[in-house]
Amino acid sequence: MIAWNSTPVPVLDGTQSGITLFDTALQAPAALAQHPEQSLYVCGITPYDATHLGHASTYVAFDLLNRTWRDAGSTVRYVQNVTDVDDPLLERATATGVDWQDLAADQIALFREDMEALNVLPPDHYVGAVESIDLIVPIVEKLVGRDLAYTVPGQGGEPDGDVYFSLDAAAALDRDDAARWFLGQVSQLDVDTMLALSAERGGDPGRPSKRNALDPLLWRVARPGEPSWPAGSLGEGRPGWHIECAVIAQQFLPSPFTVQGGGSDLVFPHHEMSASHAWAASGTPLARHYAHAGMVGYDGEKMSKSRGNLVLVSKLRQAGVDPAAIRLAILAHHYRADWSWTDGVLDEAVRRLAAWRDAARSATDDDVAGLRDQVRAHLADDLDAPSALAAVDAWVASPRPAGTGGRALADVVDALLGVRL
Ligand code: 5CA
Ligand code: ZN
Repeated sequence: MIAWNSTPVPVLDGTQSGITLFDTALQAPAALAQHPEQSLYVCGITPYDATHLGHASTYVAFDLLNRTWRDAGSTVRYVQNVTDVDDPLLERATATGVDWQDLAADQIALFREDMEALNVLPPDHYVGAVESIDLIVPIVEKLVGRDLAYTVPGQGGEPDGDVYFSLDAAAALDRDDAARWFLGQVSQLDVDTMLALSAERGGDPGRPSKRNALDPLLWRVARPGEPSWPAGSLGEGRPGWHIECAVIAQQFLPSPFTVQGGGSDLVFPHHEMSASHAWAASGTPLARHYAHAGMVGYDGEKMSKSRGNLVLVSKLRQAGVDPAAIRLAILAHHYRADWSWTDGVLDEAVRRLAAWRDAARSATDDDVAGLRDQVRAHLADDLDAPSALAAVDAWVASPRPAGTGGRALADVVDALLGVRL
């Protein structure tokens, strides 16, 4: 798929170093190894209600990591998927009477526009599930061939042949202990919590005939009225969700790659299961680190279509809100915090943007050198954008001689925070 465009990122004097990022699998901050090449996979949208503020907030969070790495002199290989066939998309298409492919195409187009407006740097590879089916099928066949996956008989009108991944077989694989995947490695959760989350988030722990209630679906054989693709020995069908990301990541990034990212709703089962699949298929861990952004709600409630409280980036843009203000509103919250969108959050961002723009007209390179290093230090400390914003606020509010500078403040804020003044 085609991603979106970006404007060139200003290159700043000096350099970033020593980035720390909270790692979900460690439940602690991890010092990211310095390396000329870093690699990032961020789970992309399921294109049916894009792009709400929650999505935007997650992609802005990992855009900060991307910018921080680049500022440290690394190149960043960045991959993002699009779950362009899955139950929620098909259900929404059926419920609203639109073709599922049209729904996906419209939402992906909107998402691209929103990302570009928010100055989120595009991935190098933007990859759909549908276009990856030919890559996924042989991996699932390989897992079946090694008894790491198995078929389940149909029941209650369901057809025979859905393929499930065997978590117990994967965990029992005899390999180097350091690389070993085990259930809970990524999420650090107990089994009862996993069972509850699995039922809530697209799993089917109650399905009979599975070897382990938590075993996730790898391949869903064709049902009447559902899209399906030919798949060799698996029979016509479509891929499960977790194998999609495992295969796309391993196809386009090194194994292991540096950071697997997404919202905290993906810790379990999605990232746990993707890690299990990648490791079982290849013998290497999926990623070195797992990082998760907090959930964004609206006025204290979960943001969801069913509650009718989705705040869409495209709607705000249509209403004339400057996308740089939307980005600043997001950055005013630490990426790991759960927070709520309110009108007040946006008002404050609009005021801040105006003050920064005013100050940017006169700033010189010498003026902003100290501020630049403060912003760098805050971002290196687990992407602490709120502290970076406070540093810029303090600089903007401080008395200083009227300079004749120009782009110096704007370059710092654009390169590091992605905010265009
Ligand atoms: N296609 C899958 C990932 S492979 C998916 O979760 N799609 S999504 O459209 O539901 O979400 C897209 C991204 O936004 C994911 O990284 C998800 O974790 C994140 N996200 C979804 N809702 C929120 C929210 N309310 N707040 C913050 N991030 C969210
Ligand atoms: Zn994913």
